[in-house]
Amino acid sequence: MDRRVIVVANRLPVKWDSAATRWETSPGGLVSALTPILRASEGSWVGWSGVSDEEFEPFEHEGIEQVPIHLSDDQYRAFYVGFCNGTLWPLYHDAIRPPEFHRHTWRPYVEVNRIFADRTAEVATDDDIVWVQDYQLQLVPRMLREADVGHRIGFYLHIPFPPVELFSTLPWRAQVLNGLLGSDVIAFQSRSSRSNFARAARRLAGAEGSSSRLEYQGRTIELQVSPIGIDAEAFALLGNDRATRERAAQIRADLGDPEVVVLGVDRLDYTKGIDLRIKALETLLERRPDLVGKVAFVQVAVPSREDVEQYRIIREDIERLVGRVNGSFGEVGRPPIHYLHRSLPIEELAAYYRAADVMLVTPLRDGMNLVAKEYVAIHHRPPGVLVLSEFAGAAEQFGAALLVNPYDTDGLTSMLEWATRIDAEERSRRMRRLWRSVRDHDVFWWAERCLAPLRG
Ligand code: GDG
Repeated sequence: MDRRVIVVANRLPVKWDSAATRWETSPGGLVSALTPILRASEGSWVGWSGVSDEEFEPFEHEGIEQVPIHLSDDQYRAFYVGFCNGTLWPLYHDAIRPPEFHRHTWRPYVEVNRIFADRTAEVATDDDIVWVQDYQLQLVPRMLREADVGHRIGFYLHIPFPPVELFSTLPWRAQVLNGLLGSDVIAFQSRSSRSNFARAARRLAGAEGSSSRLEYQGRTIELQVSPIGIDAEAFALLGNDRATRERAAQIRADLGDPEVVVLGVDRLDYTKGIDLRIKALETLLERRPDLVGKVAFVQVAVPSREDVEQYRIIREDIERLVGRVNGSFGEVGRPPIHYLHRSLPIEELAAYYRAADVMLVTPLRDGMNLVAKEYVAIHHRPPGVLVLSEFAGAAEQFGAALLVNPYDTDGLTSMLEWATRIDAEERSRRMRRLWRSVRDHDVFWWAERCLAPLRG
């Protein structure tokens, strides 16, 4: 019998539909990978309910026990909007925006981590594996260890761990390291994140050892590199679906049947480099006026964290840029950039992937970037072209992509230009390698890889 797995994450994998008064599954790779594991082990998922004015009792959804955490509005704002999104998110993404350090948001971060740990301690037994997810809950492993909870404690960081020179600016760096080092296994998306963490733990917390194994306070902590994947087969099937292909053809027709369709899909986040890719497109059209009307660029920007000032600023910047480029190069009914500020249903998103000859993924820093993997799954046959930032975790696995430094506008422009005319043989050679990597390292592979050392 497998040990029970208790996942502890900021959000539950279900969403409360207040009109229908029922819980709906939130779609996504993490949920589909963990559902069978949790179901088979009769496991539980501990997470914030997403609703602040109602308290929910634990309930079962699709065979999994859901343990809702209740947070007040003020608590959630200070913890999530304040410390998670105002401090940790920018700091861990190379301080692309200045992180804010405030005692009045740190305290709620500790408080909310404590609420998660206490609730987990109530549901977990000594035999269970407790698997804590992401930067919102870095103090939970230590709190669980002190409460003597669980058989083994794992932690997975979905975003990058920054270089020690940056991390050391965090006034509460010792507490965060000590929190994480309460785990038995800490897993990262990339080798660079793992070595950054090991260095920080040695230099700032007095841990000893290598990048894969640390000794700390008389215990051994394993550090793992486990790049997250997607449900590759499911995406490939969806991409080949007749409805998807027909919709993709319709999208191309609606765009005026351009020679080349270029696509970007991101949460509207300053880490994703949306502005830099638009500047590269602008430079391309300046240099190659013959491409005007032949290349259509679609940017899907999913609204995100609109209660954070920096996100409002980046949205305005991007929208101004889109207006500038369309004003300079567009004709009536034929803008070079088609900008959608909304979230699309997954079937529609798949049709956009399928319609795109070139996918532009240009984050300034990204833990992994699943969009790049989804595009490969959907567009490996016939082969599309993936232009990918060196600073996405995915770049460590995707040597066959067209790798770029997004800060280098000239380099990005040249790569984009090449992507529009790359020959068929090279395109399929590169895509074959990318698809192999996505298929062999899917989200089920990832979940098993993370959980295996926790079972032992
Ligand atoms: C964090 C890390 C890491 C996007 N637009 C629509 C839509 N999406 C879906 C994509 C994809 C997901 O959102 C975005 O995932 P990413 O990995 O690209 O980025 P983050 O949201 O920043 O995720 C990241 C990830 O965690 C997992 O560990 O890879 O580095 O930052 O799955 O498909 N989905 C739908 N409509 C949209 O319009 N349905």
